[in-house]
Amino acid sequence: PRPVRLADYRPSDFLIDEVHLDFDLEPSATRVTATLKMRPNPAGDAGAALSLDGDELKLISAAIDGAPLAADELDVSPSNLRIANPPRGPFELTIVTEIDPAANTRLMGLYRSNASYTTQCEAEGFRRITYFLDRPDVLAVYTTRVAGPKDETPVLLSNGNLVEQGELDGGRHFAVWHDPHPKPSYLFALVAGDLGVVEDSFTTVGGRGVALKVFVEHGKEDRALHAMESIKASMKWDEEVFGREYDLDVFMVVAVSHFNMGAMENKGLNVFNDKYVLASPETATDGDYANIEAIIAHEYFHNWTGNRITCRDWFQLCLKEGLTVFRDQEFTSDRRSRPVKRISDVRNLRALQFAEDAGPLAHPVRPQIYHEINNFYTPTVYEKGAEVIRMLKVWIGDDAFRAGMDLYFDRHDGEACTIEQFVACFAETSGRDLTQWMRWYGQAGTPEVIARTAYDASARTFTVEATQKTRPTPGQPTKQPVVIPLVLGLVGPDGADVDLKVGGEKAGPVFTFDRETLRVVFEDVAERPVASLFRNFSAPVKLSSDLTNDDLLFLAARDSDPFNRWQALQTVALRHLVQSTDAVREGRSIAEEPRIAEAVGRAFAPDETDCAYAAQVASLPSEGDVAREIGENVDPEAIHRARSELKGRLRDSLGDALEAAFERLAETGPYSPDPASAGRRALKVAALDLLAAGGARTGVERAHGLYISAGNMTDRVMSLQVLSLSATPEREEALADFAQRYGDDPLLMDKWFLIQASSPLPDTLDRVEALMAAPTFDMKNPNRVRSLIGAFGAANPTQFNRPDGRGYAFVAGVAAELNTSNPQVAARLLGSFRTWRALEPTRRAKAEHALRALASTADLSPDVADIVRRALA
Ligand code: BAL
Ligand code: ZN
Repeated sequence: PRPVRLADYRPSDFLIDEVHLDFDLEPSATRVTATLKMRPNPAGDAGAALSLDGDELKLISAAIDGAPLAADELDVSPSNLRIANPPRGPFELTIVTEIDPAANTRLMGLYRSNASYTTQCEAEGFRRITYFLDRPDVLAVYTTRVAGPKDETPVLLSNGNLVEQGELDGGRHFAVWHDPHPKPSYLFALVAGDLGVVEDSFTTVGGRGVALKVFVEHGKEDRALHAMESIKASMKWDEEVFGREYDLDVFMVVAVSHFNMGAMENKGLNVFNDKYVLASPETATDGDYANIEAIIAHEYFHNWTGNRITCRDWFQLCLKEGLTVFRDQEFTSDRRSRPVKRISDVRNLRALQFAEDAGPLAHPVRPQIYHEINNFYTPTVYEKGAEVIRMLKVWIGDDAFRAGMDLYFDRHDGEACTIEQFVACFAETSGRDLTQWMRWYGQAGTPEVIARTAYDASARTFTVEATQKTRPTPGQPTKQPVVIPLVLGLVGPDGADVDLKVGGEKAGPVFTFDRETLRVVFEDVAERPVASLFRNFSAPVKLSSDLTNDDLLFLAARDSDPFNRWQALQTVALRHLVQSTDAVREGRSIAEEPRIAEAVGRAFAPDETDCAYAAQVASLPSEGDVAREIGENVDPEAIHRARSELKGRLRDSLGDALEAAFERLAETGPYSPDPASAGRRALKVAALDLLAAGGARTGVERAHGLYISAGNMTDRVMSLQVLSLSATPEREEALADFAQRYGDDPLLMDKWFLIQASSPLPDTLDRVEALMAAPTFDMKNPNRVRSLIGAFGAANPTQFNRPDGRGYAFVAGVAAELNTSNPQVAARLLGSFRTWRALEPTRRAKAEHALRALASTADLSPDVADIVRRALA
């Protein structure tokens, strides 16, 4: 397909004011009658033909104002319907199509999943239902009638409020839904099936009674209660924090087992991957509980940021996604631990987005060009998009930020907007010029900041000098400085923050760093302080500084900023791991750095009360972190050995403290997923992980003991994960036991697949290949594919990057297999190649070979072809 460019945006030549859809459900031949009230767009081309999007559609008939269109009045193909001379005033277009939901393995448009009908329309799935102006700036009011057999589809749902329902002949029935809020087609949804439901209600701040319904498979209703609680919490939080009230009489969530994404924010009818709805103490881990709460919130928050105000075109995707991720991060921070949430978000940002930004798939938060929009639901659009908003809040301050959000909601409600319109609101409320700010949206790549500090005792000054540079990325050879809000503190020898004074005035803590170099001279500094830079990770940059390990370990112990206390030790450990990796590659012995153990040991101290935070402190930088820090000529095996060595040393020096912590943190009462209890389990597992480092006997025995005695799924899964790291009889026994216990629960088998696929043991790929034949594996289910093949590619640095290249060939081969049946999932799998160019030459050549072999496959889907082409460019 031809590329789509932001610069080519033109308003639609026609508008659709009302859509009436009539679905007559049949598994392989569903009839869809769409009646569209249309008119020429005054902002469009007055004499234009009407060209409607389609995708694998079969047209039955078309009529304008009731008069059937003859064959010579339209030009039709499965992907387009063109009417050369439509009326030049308002008209009604009726289109009848026939679609095959049962054969729809791509899971876009209307498809069958376990005998239920479901839709997924974002980004361009609606055109697989009927011919349409399938673009987000065409907003219409929808009325949807769904008819189906009563026995198979007792539940018939669509967007908005239920306005009518009734019986039909032949054991069928129907329901009519009306959504009064104009919306783009990507927010359309239909669900029909035999589903169980959990019901509750919420009264909005303005007194509207809202019926809340969560639909799940029969028998799983008790697993929907946490999702329901999360809905209510989200509704309340959005009223309190953003002043946003819900706007329909009903809000529904449906869990489906076959779903390409995590979830989808269709107006009033959110459709979810069941993985992000279902939870019970017997089946879910602490991580599941937290994810469900966050994703329910994310989709609910889209009601205002995405649905009421939507995107003008798909280049503006971050307008809704970056903003909504920011909102869900804030929600979680308010409900759980703000520092722990920040740390885990930054870990995730670095692992995925920094990796993307440093490789061939780098693109700006707002891309300028795409070949396949499905491939732009990326960490850059989502997570970096959220960082840009967080930074804006830091830079202009909380009040101007809140006022800017209010202005955005007031001014643009009901519109399809651009980033410029969003940013203009904050320019207005802050009085700042945000022209340069827009570079965050247009310029790809992670800015690299180098900071130097100097203390002048005689002048009592402390100078911080920083430079910023962004490396070239595909299509962007030169970069401009961006506006970086640098939040900093100076920590005095007593651990207290020094008052910041610059030019005789009180200053900071936010400094505007918008040129290549920033130099700030702090005055009246009585003793040499240590600079705490980018507190709370105030900007998504890669920082190198001249802080010594002594400085960093001082910050790790004393900084008032919890993020930087965590970061300081991470930086020391990262430096050590980079040096150790060099040593491994050069056959030298690894240097001692006992102070890391000392600092990690504090996380396991008996008086530690914030266990979730301590667990973050005790978790070393990942192998991916080390690879990114090294940057080029990366040898994943050497990194793994260096990191394993450090874990072994921590085990040796902290053994008693780890044992004691493990005992102390044992479960005492019934399971509760609350953050404090989850934090204790996380710290216990961090201790266990170190105790079992290198397959140490006592650690393995403890892990096995915890596996057997586990009274909750977190302990069971995490102990299995620890066991999976070394080749022991306990590991085999526990894996077999898990399959035996949970073999009939697909979501639990996903955990079992993932644990095995991410093991660094050399037989992992053989196992993964064998597991693809397991009765519980299903190539048609995206969750299964992601748990087994996705995890192997994304969470197994040593085995995916096997020196023989088999890992690359395997993942590329599965992508080729899925290329036709589910191109979106196939393209996603290839994300594990995002860092291939940074590998050492042997592996790099093998990865390239696998990508080139895939590129030469016949009939590559646009999704796969786009990733392969960019990865190889
Ligand atoms: N809009 C796609 C799913 C999500 O980001 O909420
Ligand atoms: Zn979203």
